Amino acid sequence: MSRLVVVSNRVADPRKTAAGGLAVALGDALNGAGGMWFGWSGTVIEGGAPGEGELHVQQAGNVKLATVDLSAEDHAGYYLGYSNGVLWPVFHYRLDLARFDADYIGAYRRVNQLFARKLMTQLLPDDIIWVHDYHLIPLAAELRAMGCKNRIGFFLHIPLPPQQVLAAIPQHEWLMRAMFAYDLLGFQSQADLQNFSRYVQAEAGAEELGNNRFRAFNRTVRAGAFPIGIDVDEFAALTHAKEALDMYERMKDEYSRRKLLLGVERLDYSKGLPQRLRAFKCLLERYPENLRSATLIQIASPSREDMGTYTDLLQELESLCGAINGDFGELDWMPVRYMHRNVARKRLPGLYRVARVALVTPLRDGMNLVAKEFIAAQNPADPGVLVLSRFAGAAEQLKEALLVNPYDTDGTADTIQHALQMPLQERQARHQKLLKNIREQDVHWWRKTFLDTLCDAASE
Ligand code: GDG
Repeated sequence: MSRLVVVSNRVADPRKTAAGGLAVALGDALNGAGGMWFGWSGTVIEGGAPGEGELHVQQAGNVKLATVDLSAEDHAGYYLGYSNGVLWPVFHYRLDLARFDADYIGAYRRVNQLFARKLMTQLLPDDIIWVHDYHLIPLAAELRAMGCKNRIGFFLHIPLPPQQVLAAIPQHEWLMRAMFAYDLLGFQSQADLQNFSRYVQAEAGAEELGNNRFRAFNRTVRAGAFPIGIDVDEFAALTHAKEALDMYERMKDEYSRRKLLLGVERLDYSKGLPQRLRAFKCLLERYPENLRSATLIQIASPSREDMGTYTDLLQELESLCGAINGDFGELDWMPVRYMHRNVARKRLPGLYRVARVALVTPLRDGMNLVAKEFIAAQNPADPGVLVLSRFAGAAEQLKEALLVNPYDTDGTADTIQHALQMPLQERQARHQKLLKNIREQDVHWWRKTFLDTLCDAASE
């Protein structure tokens, strides 16, 4: 049987509990059959030579971890610069936040070449290579240039924007040409797939060969939508384990007289946090019965603290929370409980389960796994309600959530009120359908469907 080689910017020991999201999904994919996980070691070498980095190889159970150090110059240009200063904002439709610094692209290319060089020394002829996310778009092109003939698939965890937005990136043609070095391109949603299809036909004169296969630059690539899921059973088990139960009981006692609303995410401008707080304020103004009652717990776990845009967001959030609590709070009730800290993964399900309403309202999101985790953690007999942004990839699947436009403050406030008032029977019916959906398309389904399609695509 072929070995699976996963390549992603960050690598985590699959034997340890990961913080969530990508790390959990990939750890799970590898833990089953074994394989190799390749990426950045997380170490930055001050004064290190650009384009160079030591390779470290260690065995973690049945998974080989191969990681490369980065020089400070490469880290600044590849990770902070091109990946998170250009690709992240543009792919989330935020041209206003992109910093098109001409120096970044050199570092981005250099690190992809460095990874390709180091990875080549570790590959076996029959390995299946699965590359993840925007940091590594040109990796397959670099590998192919070094003679790699393996099957290579790519999965984009974040959205792919429409043609006109993508075309604002000065190197957009180069990036898209690089995508054709893969055998399979996986996107989160049909909307992303359509954006890809329109872009390559309009900008690269690609021919659509049917069955989502595209021909351009003398290569054929297959594309598809593979919405990422969670491990529902693992999450349900976490929900019934001690840490989550303790959390649930404690919060239930403390908030027995209150209606609890919950938001959990990394502090990121894609997540729509200021808009959510404004909608919550609007809820208190428009529906005063929520005063002294509705409490929003907002967890914003620290993320990319070394980037300026994130500092601005932090300040905006702190000021909004302070203003809402100052204007509406009472001695015995504060409307917003805001935490700029990480909550342990084992405790999260208890928090999800105690919430009457989850607010998952990103301005744009590849998928959003918090929405799925919230559903998995509910008590089916008395489930909470999911308020979900129509701009999250998850909205294509989770149709029984209450969908909102996060830019519409009044509309979002009205929908939150609807969620708070929803009768038990309707909550149960919606939850049942949502749970069925996340079970059918869980993380195992995602991995298997992607890898089966990759093997098909490569043999075509
Ligand atoms: C990218 C795409 C796509 C959050 N706060 C805490 C915490 N989390 C965990 C959640 C969840 C994960 O982080 C977040 O996953 P998301 O999917 O919501 O978002 P991104 O991190 O932006 O991930 C996204 C994803 O890739 C997968 O393809 O869905 O669209 O942007 O698991 O639970 N975990 C802990 N403490 C926290 O405070 N332990």
